Amino acid sequence: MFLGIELGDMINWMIGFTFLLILPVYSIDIKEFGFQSTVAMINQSSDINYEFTITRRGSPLIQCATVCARSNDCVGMEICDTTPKWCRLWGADFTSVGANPSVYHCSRYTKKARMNNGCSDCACLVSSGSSVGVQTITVNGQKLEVECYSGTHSWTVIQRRVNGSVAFIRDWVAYKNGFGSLSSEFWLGNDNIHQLTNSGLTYLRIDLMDNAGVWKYAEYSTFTVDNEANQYRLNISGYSGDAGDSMAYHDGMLFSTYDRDNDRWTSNCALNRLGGWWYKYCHKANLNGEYGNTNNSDGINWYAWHGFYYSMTEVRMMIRKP
Ligand SMILES: [Ca+2]
Repeated sequence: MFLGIELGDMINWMIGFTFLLILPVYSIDIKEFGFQSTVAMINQSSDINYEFTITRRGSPLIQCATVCARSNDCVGMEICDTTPKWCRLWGADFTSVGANPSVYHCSRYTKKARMNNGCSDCACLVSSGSSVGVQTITVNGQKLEVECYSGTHSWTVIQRRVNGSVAFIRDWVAYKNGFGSLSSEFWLGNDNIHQLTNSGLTYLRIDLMDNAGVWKYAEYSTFTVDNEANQYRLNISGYSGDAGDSMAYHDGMLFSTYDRDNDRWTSNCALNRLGGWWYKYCHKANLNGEYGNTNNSDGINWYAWHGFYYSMTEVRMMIRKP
C-alpha cells in the first residue's frame, strides 16, 4: 500500500521542496506539519515502509516531514544519523519498534493526524491537533466520519438542519444507519448515536436559530440513547440554557419512524409529524420534522420557544463528554 505511492511521494517531495524555497527553512516549527515529540536517538527500526536519503540543503527534519505530512499513509518518521541523512517513513501498519537493530541512530517523530485512530470524539481530535469540520473518529473499532464543532467545548455533531436540502421523512433503517450529508443536513444514525453516548459522550447541546437569526440553546447533562433492541430509548435530563426545556417530555420514550410506531399515541406520530423521533403523544420538540413547515406540529418545532406553528431555520444537535 505504502510502497505503491512512491510516485505520489516524489510529487509531494517536489511540492514540498518548492515550499521550502520560499520560506526561511529554520523558521518553520515542526509542529506546523502536525508532528509531535521525538523519542530521541533510538537505534533500532523495522516496519519502515519507505525511505530516502536527504541530499538537499536545509533541515532534514522539515524535508522528511514535508513528505510524510502530505501522505495519508504515513504515520510517522525517523531522521537517521547517516551521511547523508536518511528519512524513513512509516506506514499505517506500523505497530512497534521492530527487532532489527540498525547501526544508525534515528530520531523518531509521530504524525499527530494519524494518532486520531484512537479518537472516539471531536474533543480528542481537536486536542491532538485536528481542526474542526469533517473528521474521522473511531467508534467500536469502526471508522466514522463526523462533523466537529468548536465553541467553548469541542462537540461531535449528531444532527443538523440548515436549508431543507435533505428529507427527514425516513424509515427505521435510514434513521438506524444515518442519512444526509455532513456538509449540509444529516442524522448521524441511531446506532452511531447509541455507540457514542455509550462511550461517554453523554452531554447534549441543541442550538436553535429562528427566522430572525436569533440563536438559543438547550443543554442536557445526561443524554443517552439505548441500542436497537431497546428501540433506541432516550434518557435525557439536566436541562440548562435559554431556549426552554422541550426535551424533558421525551425522556424515556422509544424512537419511532413512520414504519415503526413506538409512540404512546393511538395513531402514528412519525407518520403524522413527518420525522423520526422519540415521540410520545406526540412531541414538544420535533427537530427532525419537515423543514419550513408551519402547520401545527409538523415543522422543526421547539415548543418552549416558538410553539407548534413555527419551524426553526437552523438546528444542530451535538454531544461531548461531560
Ligand atoms: Ca402509536
